[in-house]
Amino acid sequence: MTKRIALITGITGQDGSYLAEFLLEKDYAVHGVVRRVALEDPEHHLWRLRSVLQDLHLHSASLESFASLHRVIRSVLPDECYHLAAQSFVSYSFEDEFSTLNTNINGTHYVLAALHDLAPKCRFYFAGSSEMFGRVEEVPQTEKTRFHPRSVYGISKVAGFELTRNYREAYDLHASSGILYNHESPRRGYEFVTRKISSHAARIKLGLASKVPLGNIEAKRDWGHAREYVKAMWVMLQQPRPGDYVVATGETHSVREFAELAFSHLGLDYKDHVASDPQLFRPAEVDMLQGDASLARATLGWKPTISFYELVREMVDADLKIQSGRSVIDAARSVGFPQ
Ligand code: G4F
Repeated sequence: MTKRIALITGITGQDGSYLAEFLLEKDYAVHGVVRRVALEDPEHHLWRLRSVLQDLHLHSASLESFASLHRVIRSVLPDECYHLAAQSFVSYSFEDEFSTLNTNINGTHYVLAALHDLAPKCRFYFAGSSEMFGRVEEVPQTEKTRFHPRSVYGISKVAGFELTRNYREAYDLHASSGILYNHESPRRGYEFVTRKISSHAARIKLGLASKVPLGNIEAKRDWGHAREYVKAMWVMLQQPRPGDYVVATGETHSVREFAELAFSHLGLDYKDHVASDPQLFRPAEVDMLQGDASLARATLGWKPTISFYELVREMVDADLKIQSGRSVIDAARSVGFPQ
């Protein structure tokens, strides 16, 4: 039997790497879109894919170039396409609104248009986000809750979501959106608050740092584990009909609670180490997110199993291991962690 072909944009990121592993286990031929720089400097850009690199087919293209995405899709002709690539750091979207909109909206539009042209039977997944709910109009949020984004990033995701719906309705593309709430893991980038806390807590425990500067620690998020969330993406594309699904744990916790648990797991008190930095507060904040994934549970049979505490513990343990294994020179070099 011929293998099913999957194409993942954003394969080098946290979700892309877990999804690639999952699809390889399911015996897919897995192709990924990467930036040219990733192929030139694999050690730096492809570390999350290290264990499966030899089984992947990587193609260089840019989300800013329709021609490059069209070329990749023409050569791969995927059965399933997971569009995960984006400028995904909300804070950065306040600093560079224009490039966030260009990359996230045009990138999604280019992929949809190329699939419509070259592979209209391909099933498409769009990585929507709970940031689309922004200043939430109800708690918990469902697929029916109105969007009220609070950042250009959130606005770009609403546009991508609407593009996906429109290609579904106008051209009968099997196009689905996951409205994913925050999902974390030891593969999370250091710029996101969970990884920032887990890595700093580990460094503080080892005497390599003393403080972690944070912004709004009262913000609440519905945090799940990325490894579980990529399975929901796949199940969506196995449905006879496309749709939109909230993917969340249904629990909400503050950044303060995350810090409290992370530090206490190492026998430390977060109050001794968290420093408030006014520059890290956002011009417009999403104060609280809590998702209701009943539809995903009922239709897709998807439900999360990893608890908040298990997630925090796994991240802190992984960072402790990484930081303990560092040479003195590495440790000194990494003093300037991204904030
Ligand atoms: O970890 P964060 O940067 O994630 P955020 O903004 O919620 O976005 C993440 O989840 C979205 C899904 O809801 C994705 F669409 C998006 O791509 C990304 O994956 O910040 C979480 C909270 C915010 O309220 C922020 O203000 O933590 C607060 N925070 C407090 N101090 C901080 C910091 N966030 C960061 N990154 N760094 C801080 O020092």
